[in-house]
Amino acid sequence: MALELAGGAYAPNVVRVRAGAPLRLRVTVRDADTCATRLLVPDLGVDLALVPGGTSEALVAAPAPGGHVFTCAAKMVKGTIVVE
Ligand SMILES: [Cu+2]
Repeated sequence: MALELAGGAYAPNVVRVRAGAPLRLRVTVRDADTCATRLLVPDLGVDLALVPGGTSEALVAAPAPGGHVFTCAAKMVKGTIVVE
């Protein structure tokens, strides 16, 4: 799945992915000046460093089915990954 951080928000904000497959998370930061220097998905053990103007990746081998909230480090910018 691919996410963009642009205009202070993640797009898309809700992401649906298939259960039973590894999840590759790609996050591209379009904003030059942002507080979102990390992407956290606590349920899935993801703490990914983000790079303004760049793309970062994390791999989750076996994401559990259900809804998993992701946030910036300060928990202001949020979204949900739905594994189904
Ligand atoms: Cu933030």
